[in-house]
Amino acid sequence: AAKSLPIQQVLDHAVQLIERTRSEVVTLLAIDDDRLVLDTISTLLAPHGIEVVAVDDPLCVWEELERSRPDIVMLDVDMPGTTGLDLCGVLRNDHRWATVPILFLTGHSDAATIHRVFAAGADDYLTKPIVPAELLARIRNRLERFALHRMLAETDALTGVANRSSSTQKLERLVQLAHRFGEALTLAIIDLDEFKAVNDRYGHALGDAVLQRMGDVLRQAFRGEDVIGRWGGEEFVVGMYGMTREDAQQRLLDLLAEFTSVPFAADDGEPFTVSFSAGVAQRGVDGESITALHRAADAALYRAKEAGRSRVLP
Ligand code: GH3
Ligand code: MG
Ligand code: MG
Ligand code: MG
Repeated sequence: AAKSLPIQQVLDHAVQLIERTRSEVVTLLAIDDDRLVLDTISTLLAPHGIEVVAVDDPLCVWEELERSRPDIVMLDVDMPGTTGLDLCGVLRNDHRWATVPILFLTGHSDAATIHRVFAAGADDYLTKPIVPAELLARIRNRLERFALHRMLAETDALTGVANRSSSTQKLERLVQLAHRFGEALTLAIIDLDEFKAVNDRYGHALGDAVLQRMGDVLRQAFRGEDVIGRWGGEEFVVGMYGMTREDAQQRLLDLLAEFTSVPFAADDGEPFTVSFSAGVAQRGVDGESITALHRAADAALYRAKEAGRSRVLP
């Protein structure tokens, strides 16, 4: 079968993510000085899995943002003491809220207001009176665009696994979780063997195909709470929740057998295989922080390379 384009894989992920956001409760923070508007929005959106946190005092916005961590924000233009436009500008200048979807709901529909709303950093704009179908469609649209945007920003486009920065963040959360619940956690660094020679011998495009298959195999083998990331050119990292070094070592050896059992085909049809080496480090045994675990796993990887490659060492 033809290999699907990496971008297609990323989009498939995004679709899955969007489907998940559909089934999960979404939090919308609505700021409007008109209680009636807030009640109407709450009533309209509740049956669609959107929980509305209603704020009628703009002074409480920061507190409510911190508390409710909304997926989307809805602002009114005219409010006593401030305007939604000012509020929007301030949110956009705060790195925590710079990308959250912001919709305006306003009684004004003149050109100047529309211009100012978008200039303040709004994503979309709705006029009162509320048309329920339009309200829901615009909220859904923003949530889906945002999920897609975030997915693309967090994913390595070649392999479909998390990129370095997003996998590091996810690993940090995983370490905290393991610490809190006293669970085992093992970090593995996986590096393809003699990969420079693969590129030199078979070309960069085939090298890319090898990396893509590595991404596929990792995504198949690890799921749920595990974290998979691409940290460098041909270096991957996996955080395995609830796994000891020994469990992880066995799992990676199975993966190595699987990865080396299916040959790649060179342009002239010549089959070739690629192996990998890995080092594993367990939280509590080799260190506590991601940095310490990474250092320990890297040292183990170095030993695996020295010992002749195609192996997994603690
Ligand atoms: P070792 O077994 O010691 O790991 O040897 P190696 O050749 O795998 O290691 P080295 O670090 O010398 O080479 C890594 C190579 O990976 C060099 C670089 O050209 C290649 N590489 C890095 N990123 C990519 C990529 O995105 N695509 C392709 N095709 N090659 C890449
Ligand atoms: Mg108002
Ligand atoms: Mg290598
Ligand atoms: Mg390397």
